[in-house]
Amino acid sequence: MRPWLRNSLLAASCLMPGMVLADGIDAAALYAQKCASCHGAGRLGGMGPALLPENLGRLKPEEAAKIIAEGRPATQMRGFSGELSAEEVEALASFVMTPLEKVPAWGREEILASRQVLVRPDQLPDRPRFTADPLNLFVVVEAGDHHVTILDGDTFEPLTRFASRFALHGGPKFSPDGRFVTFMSRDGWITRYDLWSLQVVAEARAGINSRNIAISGDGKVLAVANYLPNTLVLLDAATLEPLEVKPVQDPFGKKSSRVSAVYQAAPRQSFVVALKDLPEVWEVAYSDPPPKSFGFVHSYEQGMVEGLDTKERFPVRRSEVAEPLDDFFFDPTYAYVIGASRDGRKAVVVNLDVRRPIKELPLPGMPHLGSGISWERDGRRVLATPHLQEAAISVIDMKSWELVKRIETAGPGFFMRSHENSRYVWTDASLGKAKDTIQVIDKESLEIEASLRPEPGRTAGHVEFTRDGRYALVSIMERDGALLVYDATTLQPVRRIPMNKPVGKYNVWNKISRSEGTSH
Ligand code: DHE
Repeated sequence: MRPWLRNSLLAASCLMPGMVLADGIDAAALYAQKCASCHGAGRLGGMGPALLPENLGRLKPEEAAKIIAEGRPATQMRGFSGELSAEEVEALASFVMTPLEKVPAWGREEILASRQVLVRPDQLPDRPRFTADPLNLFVVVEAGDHHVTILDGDTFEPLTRFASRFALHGGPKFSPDGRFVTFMSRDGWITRYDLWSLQVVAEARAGINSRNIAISGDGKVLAVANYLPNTLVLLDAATLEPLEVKPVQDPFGKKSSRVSAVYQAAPRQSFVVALKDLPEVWEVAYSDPPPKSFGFVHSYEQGMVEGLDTKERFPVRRSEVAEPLDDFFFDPTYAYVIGASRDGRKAVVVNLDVRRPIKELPLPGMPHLGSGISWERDGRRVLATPHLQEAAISVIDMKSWELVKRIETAGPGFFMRSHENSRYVWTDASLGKAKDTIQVIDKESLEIEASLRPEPGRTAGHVEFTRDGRYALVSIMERDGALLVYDATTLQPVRRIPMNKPVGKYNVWNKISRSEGTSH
């Protein structure tokens, strides 16, 4: 049977549970029999991850079929080829790639029920259980077998390695003192980890499919951006208790939206929220009480909305935009946010004080602004962003919001990194043919200083510096991959640390000091 036909039949079979396909395979029954005990009856996850197309990301149905047949190495997912026919495997793969007809509720009650405090605060030590500099640790997310390594940033020796939730994504967030780090998995699991005693202290599931998290400048509130359901969840950062589950809707409650991402804006004591399906940018105050400016009369194209109830703990202030914007970068005051249009052809600057767009600039090739970095050049602050679909870096003046230079690179890339103490910016070309290439750009001349091929033929990406900026750690994102430590001045490799598909790594000091060369 053609996959598209099977898919539509399977979608229909979700409406009519137990419906048997033309070739006699009841995928829903097969799922219940073989998969539900680990992945949950509703496909929402259990011991194993949620099996929903949104959570499986870019996994193709044929890859899903291979995993069902052969299992996943180094995980508890065993292969089923001995007990299922090829057709049954294919039917199951299509089944898990079919969206749920109705997204189940995931609100305060569900979050509370999922929450576990594994170590109470009074059980935690009052100093680190190791001699390494606790502010120069690296937290390394290894996607190959869903583990995290905590690495000493001076000796480059691992302190510990532990199993994480399935498919951690995006930047983990640190408490302001650098002691705790919080991870998010695509399945919505939030894990708080104590870096001093090297143990998980609390977990809760904040959504069914989540995008990213942000932590307030005072470290007290954690915000979780969800695709499923359409909510922004505010948690107590220490205990992971839900403080508020905010439905994300237009001012009239008629249309809801997925949340693309949430960002902290510490100088404004707020979170800034990118919405996937609504032409609005949200600012959510986390200060208690919220600033007076959050009580306002909102004009919307359909009419006026009365002043917000400022008694709300987390009031929302909306900036209207012409179309949904994604992937934000901020100026140092956080008054200005630059976001990408969904067609990937332009960027829009929004002033969060006057709550409207103030500038549009053409930026074709899907700029990846969220990975941008900024620095001072000739007395002006510039922002540099890679492009997901073009072999270029765009450098933008952050006052005039004009393009300063387009730097041609070896290929489209994902990430950029620098450090206050380094004259270079590092970027990858991991989305193109030259996926093994890292390029180093001079921050003053904006010329490419060097093109490195750390391990020819193997994907290189995501760079992070040591606390002092002396070394740059490059990920070789392969299952038998590594972190390669480069001298950040001579650009020579000095050390190789084997890792299982290390996607991202985060230096505690660079994160808590909000280094201008790293994402926040
Ligand atoms: Fe990411 C950060 C969205 C695919 C690895 N990614 C982020 C953030 C967002 C985002 C919103 C910011 C989080 C933060 O810091 O709070 N990522 C997206 C996508 O929309 C996209 C393109 C498609 C998707 O599947 O969601 C995507 N990302 C990927 C990958 O394929 C990567 C390479 C591997 C993976 O783990 O899935 C990947 N994303 C990362 C990493 C960061 C990240 C390593 C953190 C960057 C940092 O240094 O802070």
